[in-house]
Amino acid sequence: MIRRKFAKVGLAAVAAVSALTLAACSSNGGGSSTETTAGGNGGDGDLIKVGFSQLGAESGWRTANTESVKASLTKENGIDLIFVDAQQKQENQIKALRDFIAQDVDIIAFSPVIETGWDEVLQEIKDAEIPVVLVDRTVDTTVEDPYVTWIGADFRLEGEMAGEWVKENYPDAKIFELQGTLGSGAQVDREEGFDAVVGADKIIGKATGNFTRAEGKTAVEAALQAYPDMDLIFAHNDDMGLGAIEAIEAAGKKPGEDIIIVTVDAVRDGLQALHDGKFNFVVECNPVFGDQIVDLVKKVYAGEEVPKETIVVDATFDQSITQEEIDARLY
Ligand code: GZL
Repeated sequence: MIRRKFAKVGLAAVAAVSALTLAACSSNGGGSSTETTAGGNGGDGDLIKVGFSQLGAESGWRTANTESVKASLTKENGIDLIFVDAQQKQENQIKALRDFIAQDVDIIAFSPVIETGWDEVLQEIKDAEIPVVLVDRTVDTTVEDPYVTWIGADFRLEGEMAGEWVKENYPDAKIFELQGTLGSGAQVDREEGFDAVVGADKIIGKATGNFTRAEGKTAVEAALQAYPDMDLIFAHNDDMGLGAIEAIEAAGKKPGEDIIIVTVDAVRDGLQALHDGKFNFVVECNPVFGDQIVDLVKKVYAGEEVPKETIVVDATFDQSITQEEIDARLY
């Protein structure tokens, strides 16, 4: 079983997310939708044909990541992009990956919704000799050397940074952990990092909100009943934290005061909640790295050396953040 290990290659991921022009958009019965760059997926002979399977549109982070990918993987940048949104369903991603093989793309890029269940299709891609650029999420697979390069965040470190702040500021908190999609690399590693720092004994309950605002709200509504003395929530992303705010306020409590909220992502809505005093600490997970994906794709296509892993550097934010700083951010 191959488990992705980190190679600390810090890269500042800052890129303008510009307006986007797309020529074609279609959706198939499987609930996924396919878009191609201007000129359709026939493209010009000299473009690099890239099949990109995005896992869904579940959060503000994913939306910003998709915008960055589409703004960077353009014909102008030498890419003929076939972009498929899987609506957070692994079966849709596997179908998209097989379609990319059938379309004989030059490179496959994808962000796996969960870590496991990819062995068969990754072997088919390997047999088709199509290089894989893994984006964002990680895989656990028995396939030898399943991808050429991976770019994403250090999820375990994000969990550790959140844990260090909690340990320092609320050492006796009774913590409810609001987890992302179970079995996803982001959920597994953030949980590992956070729990290792705060201590499992401080965590009185866990439930998944599947990285969405609605499911985060539902999970916290139940948690407020089950754990009336909880006084801190660690949410694996801002969207679930925003759902938690709704649940906490509906229960007549003050988020950020009666119940401390710590989250990951640092999308604009999350930082606004931080500024408004409803979140208390936010760990960034930068989604804007489409330009780095293009760079990796071009090097892989040219057969050039690329790092096995590229870590997108993150920051942290507390309630001292200003409205000007929030307004100036890219996402
Ligand atoms: C992290 C990414 C996670 C975000 C969530 O890189 O995979 O998935 O933290 C998103 O907002 O749903």
